Amino acid sequence: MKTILRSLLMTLLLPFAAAAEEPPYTPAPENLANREWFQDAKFGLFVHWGVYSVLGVEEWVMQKNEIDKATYEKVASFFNPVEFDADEWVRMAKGAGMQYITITSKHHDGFAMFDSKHTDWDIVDRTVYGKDVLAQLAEACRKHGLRLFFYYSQLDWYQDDYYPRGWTGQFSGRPDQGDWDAYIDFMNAQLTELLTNYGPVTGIWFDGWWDRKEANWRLRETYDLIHRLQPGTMIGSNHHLAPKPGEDFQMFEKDLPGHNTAGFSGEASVGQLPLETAETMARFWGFSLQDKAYKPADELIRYLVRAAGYNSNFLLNVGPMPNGKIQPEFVATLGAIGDWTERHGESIYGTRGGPIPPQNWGVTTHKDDRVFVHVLDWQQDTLLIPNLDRPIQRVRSFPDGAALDWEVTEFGTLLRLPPSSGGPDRVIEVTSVTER
Ligand code: FHN
Repeated sequence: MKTILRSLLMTLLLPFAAAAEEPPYTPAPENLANREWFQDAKFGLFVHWGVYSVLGVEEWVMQKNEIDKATYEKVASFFNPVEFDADEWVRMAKGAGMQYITITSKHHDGFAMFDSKHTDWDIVDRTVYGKDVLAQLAEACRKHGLRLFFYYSQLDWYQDDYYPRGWTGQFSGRPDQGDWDAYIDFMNAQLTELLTNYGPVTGIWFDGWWDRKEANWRLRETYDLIHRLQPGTMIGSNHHLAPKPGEDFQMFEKDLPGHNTAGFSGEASVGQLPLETAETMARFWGFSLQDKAYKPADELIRYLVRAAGYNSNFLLNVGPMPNGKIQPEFVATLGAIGDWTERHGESIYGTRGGPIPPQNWGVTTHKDDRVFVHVLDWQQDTLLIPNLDRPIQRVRSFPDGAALDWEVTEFGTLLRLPPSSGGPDRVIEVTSVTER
């Protein structure tokens, strides 16, 4: 009887004891520096690429089409991206005004897009192509000065040791047994490869924790491992909750921070960490042949600007085709966004959201002694904004520099707006008297 009571108490109290003992996480100086860089960078390319692209449905095809593991393995033998050109991807991203690339090193189907020594379910061992695409992308990023992040799925529909299973992966045909801790060890081993073999990795973008919310993921062990290997690496996890100890940035899926129109952010209170909003250019993340829900460039530019107004980055996704090319619709849209960032980028890069919180007419961003008023949804030729906390020296339309009238009243500051050019964002630059 005593032993039953003791073991019951242990199982009940253990999680609390473990949590209670966790030492506080103190980010290293290089991590804090990367957080500043990240918030200045504002705009990144998300890449969902894997063997699922061969089927041209979406990245969840193994689950949605209930494809068992043995059958799905054949798909890898069809994956041969001979037209993949990492340099071309990086130049496309840079041309759009993006400062970093976050690519899926492993998605839920467990397939490693890199040369992993811990499984043969990877691009080197299982495809005709046989080359490590992450290595090529890392080199191209270094060459063109873009930073690299790796998306890594904690959820895995392939590994037998991902057991007990979660609410997905039930069609994979794996044996009804496995060793969960061995799976965590496997993950840590692969993360060690990613943080050892590809040079500086600015961030890890975890996803899939939500498949087994009650499981002991040994998160802190994994986070500490990453920070030991590269202290500057920023960890973020798309668990749709408030940040956990050891994390360095917080992402929101298909929503601005604090919003929940897409249904992923119900429990996600906005924390104090750098923020990022991830969005698709059409409907799906992975390549989808029939997916024509293309978002216009202007809509995506306004999303980028709104995110900056919410003090958040914007991570815009492409799902490359199985031949390694980015589909022309996405290339064209990224080109159009690049035309805007080329001329207006100054009003978002290096800024922080505010000082005026997001409004129905738009948002503001600021840096040094300048506030950028981004008029996104307002057709009038004047706009009343709350008074700023420093005297205004000059108001101009940005980037053409045409001087604009303004009047400070007790109700707010009335700005004379330039005529709308029909563009996605009328940017007003308000320069305050520099405090000496
Ligand atoms: O299931 C994934 C999905 O495939 C995709 O990776 C997105 C990206 O944010 N995250 C998950 C859905 O929440």
